Amino acid sequence: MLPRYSKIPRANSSRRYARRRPARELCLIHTAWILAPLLLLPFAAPVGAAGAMQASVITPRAVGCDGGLVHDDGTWESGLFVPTMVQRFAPAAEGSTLDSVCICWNHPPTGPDQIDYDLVVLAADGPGGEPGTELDRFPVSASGVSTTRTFFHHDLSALDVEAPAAPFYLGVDTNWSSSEAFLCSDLNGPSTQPVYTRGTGDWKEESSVTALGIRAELAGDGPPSPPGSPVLDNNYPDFRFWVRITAQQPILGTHEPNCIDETVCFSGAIAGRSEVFVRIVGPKPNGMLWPTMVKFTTSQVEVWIEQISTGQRQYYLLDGASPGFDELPGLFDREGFSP
Ligand SMILES: [Ca+2]
Repeated sequence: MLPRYSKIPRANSSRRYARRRPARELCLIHTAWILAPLLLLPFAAPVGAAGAMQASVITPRAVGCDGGLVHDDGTWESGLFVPTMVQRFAPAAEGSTLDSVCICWNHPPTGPDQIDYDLVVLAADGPGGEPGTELDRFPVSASGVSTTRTFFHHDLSALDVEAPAAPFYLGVDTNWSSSEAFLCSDLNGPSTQPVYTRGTGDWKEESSVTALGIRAELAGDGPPSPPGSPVLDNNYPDFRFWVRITAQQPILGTHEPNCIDETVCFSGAIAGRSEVFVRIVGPKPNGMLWPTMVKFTTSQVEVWIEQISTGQRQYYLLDGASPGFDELPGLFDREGFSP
């Protein structure tokens, strides 16, 4: 019996973004800025934490888009305000739509409860891959902003927004002349996607910020978005990984750093008992790196592998057990990645 596995082709990252929809009304063309200073609030201590010597870590009271594209580690060490702030995202699968965007804000004690801003989508076609061509812009509001860092969910599903099939930037353009609120900032998470800001001049990479509080949910016919934060492994520094084991309840694979040599190992329900094993071997005679994966669980397993330097991502589905099917399928992909 042939192994029953599926590989869903990756998006062609060289394909240029194309609009599916007619141009919508674009609004709020920002004309003049009062030069707003970059306000990076290190160690924004919670009320009552006076004297604390270490960074405060504040978990948002409500998590938004947590099943979608997430670059942060879920805890915030700082807040950032520059008029425009964006985070890079890997290319979406062709045919995907950008259904939701979640932005995490808080404001200083005297800040407004409602803030208005634009969500912006930019191509990564600027110099050196920085933000370039503006692809989309959506005016939105967030009500109930407080001193507590909180995600605000913006539902774009009715707009049928095509998600770019090449690396892109997603973020906020505020048109504020001063810091009405601060965008949650992760200073110690695993993200390798850069953060850029812009005031009145050129784009600036914020190298001290590993991720902004910007998340997205995609939908479409292509592979599902990888869930949660990626796994990095010293064996493969140019790659990041996600694993989801789907039984009755989906379980995100937990990285097990102590495992077999040259292998990225994941456990499921039982910590420490690795059940999914991923290697990237090669270059093989065809010049390609071959992702190779096996599993010890009878549940369906999904694996996402992304090459950081190119933004290319592969998605693999290893079938779960079913009546009459008593194999544990593995998979190797001869066309996985270019070295
Ligand atoms: Ca953090």
